[in-house]
Amino acid sequence: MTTNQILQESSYNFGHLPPEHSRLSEARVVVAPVPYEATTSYRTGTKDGPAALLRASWQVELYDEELDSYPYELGIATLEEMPIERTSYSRPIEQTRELTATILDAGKWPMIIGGEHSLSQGCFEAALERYPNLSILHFDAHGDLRDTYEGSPYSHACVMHRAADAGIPIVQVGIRNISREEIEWLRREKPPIKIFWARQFFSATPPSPAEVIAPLGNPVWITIDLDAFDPSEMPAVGTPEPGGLGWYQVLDILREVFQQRQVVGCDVVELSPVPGQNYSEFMAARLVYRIIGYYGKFQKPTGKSELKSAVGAS
Ligand SMILES: [Mn+2]
Repeated sequence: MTTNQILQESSYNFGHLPPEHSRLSEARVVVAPVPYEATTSYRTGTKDGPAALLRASWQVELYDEELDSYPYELGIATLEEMPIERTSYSRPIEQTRELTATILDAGKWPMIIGGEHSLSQGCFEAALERYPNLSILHFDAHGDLRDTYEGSPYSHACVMHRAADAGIPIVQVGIRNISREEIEWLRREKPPIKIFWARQFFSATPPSPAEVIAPLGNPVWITIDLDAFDPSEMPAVGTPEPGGLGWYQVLDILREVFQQRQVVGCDVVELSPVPGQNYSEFMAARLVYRIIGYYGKFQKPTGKSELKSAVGAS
């Protein structure tokens, strides 16, 4: 696909923003919905996550009370849903790599919304090609460190193993359910992965945000599986796990990484809407908007401004 085919603006944009704040040619942030679902192993529905999140974003107030700012003034463009090509398990990951690469090369900041976690591999690959010193900050209830799952190396349960294979240092936050295979692999191979277990944050001496960020190199990609949050706050995920992190605990870590590192992009995955219960998608939309706010407040623009010629005025 060409750049112009990939960068198709959606009229149904994040935040219900007027054209002057959502036009691709001027926006610093690009929200890219990837409704991919193939290997989800428990409750299905992540393919409906991006549309639900975008719908909920229309209810989000555009003033950010924590940052005392108006993050939408950065310009937030929203793309059409990525058309998933189901020719193989690896093809949608390749498509997501192409999508993320195109956004990065246009000088924009990618916010990829899923969809199941396996798509994040495409994000990591695109970022790593451009930033060889990339680290990953990974929020999740699960390690996602299996080598293969149900016969596939491209499963959501393997996505962080693939990142480790690529030599990317990883900090995992909120983990509380992990397999014997993963633990034995960690002990045997000693990959550059630092785990902050969910229960540590509820101990007498919880890790500080600075301690969580410390093992990360620079720059950083952030991947957020929404099941890192406690299911009492975020029930609409495919595999809910007890004992998760709270809203403010996650925000404290996110704020710290945006203050201490260059963050080159983010994906938010595994929203699996529950009909009649719209709280989760609203929280996911608030999270996305807060992250965009942190980006705007704490990060410098990439400096690339050839985007108008790259993507065409619209
Ligand atoms: Mn998970």
